[in-house]
Amino acid sequence: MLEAGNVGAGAANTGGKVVVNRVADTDVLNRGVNDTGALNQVTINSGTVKISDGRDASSANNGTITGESTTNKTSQVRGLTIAAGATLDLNTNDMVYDYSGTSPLQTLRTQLQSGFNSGSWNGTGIISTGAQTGALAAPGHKTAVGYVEASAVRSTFGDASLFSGAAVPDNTTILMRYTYAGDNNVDGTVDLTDFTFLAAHFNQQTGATWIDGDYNYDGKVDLTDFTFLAGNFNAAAFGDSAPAASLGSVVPEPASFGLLGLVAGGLMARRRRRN
Ligand SMILES: [Ca+2]
Ligand SMILES: [Ca+2]
Ligand SMILES: [Ca+2]
Repeated sequence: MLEAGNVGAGAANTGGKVVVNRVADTDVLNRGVNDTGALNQVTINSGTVKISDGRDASSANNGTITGESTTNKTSQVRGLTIAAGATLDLNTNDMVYDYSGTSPLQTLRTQLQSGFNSGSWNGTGIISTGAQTGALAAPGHKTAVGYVEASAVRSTFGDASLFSGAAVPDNTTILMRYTYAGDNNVDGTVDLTDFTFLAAHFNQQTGATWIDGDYNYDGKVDLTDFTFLAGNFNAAAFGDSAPAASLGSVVPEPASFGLLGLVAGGLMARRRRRN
């Protein structure tokens, strides 16, 4: 396995093209948040490229959109090609993917579904070794790789031009974040806003993505996904020293299922009225 270290700051790393064919290649991704510009193309033809240096959980403001520590790592790319059988390991890192033309969102979903591998996070495509263990998260909470169109969540950021410390150049950009399963809007926490996204798409059977509430990358939003969200509801943000509030201490679990039932019931009633 190749581990890519921090490229470090500097214009020399801007706008390049990286093709990873074998394990001798190095220093591919993992740009420091103070770097400017993005790699034009990252192509992984075989093997695993792992981004080694994760975010620093002890840093103040870590897990927020703005004001992050410079030790956080957000890769910036304009093209990402992962051949069948090859793997990108985002580990505990984030990525800003500034695409042009057709959105690669569904391609990312299938690469993540393959990497997620029914929860083991050891497949090919896109994986997160951080998510394998729930690294940095409050104990017992499941983490994952969230991926959303910048256009869908930009307005929720304090500073719409920054994501995880890196520039968001335009709306045709995908934001990927190592975060809790259930964090639909990739702001680092799981709360009622996220639940509302899931509720609006509950029982969608095809084409669903992360922001719709599909946290296991199968394109559906169902009880499996709700269970992920419920398990992380109000968990402390990464690096947040405040004690984690479990769903049980905020909303009794049966009540939350009851809430979902109400939402689902309301949707069905609406459907019935339409018929
Ligand atoms: Ca773009
Ligand atoms: Ca959220
Ligand atoms: Ca799902």
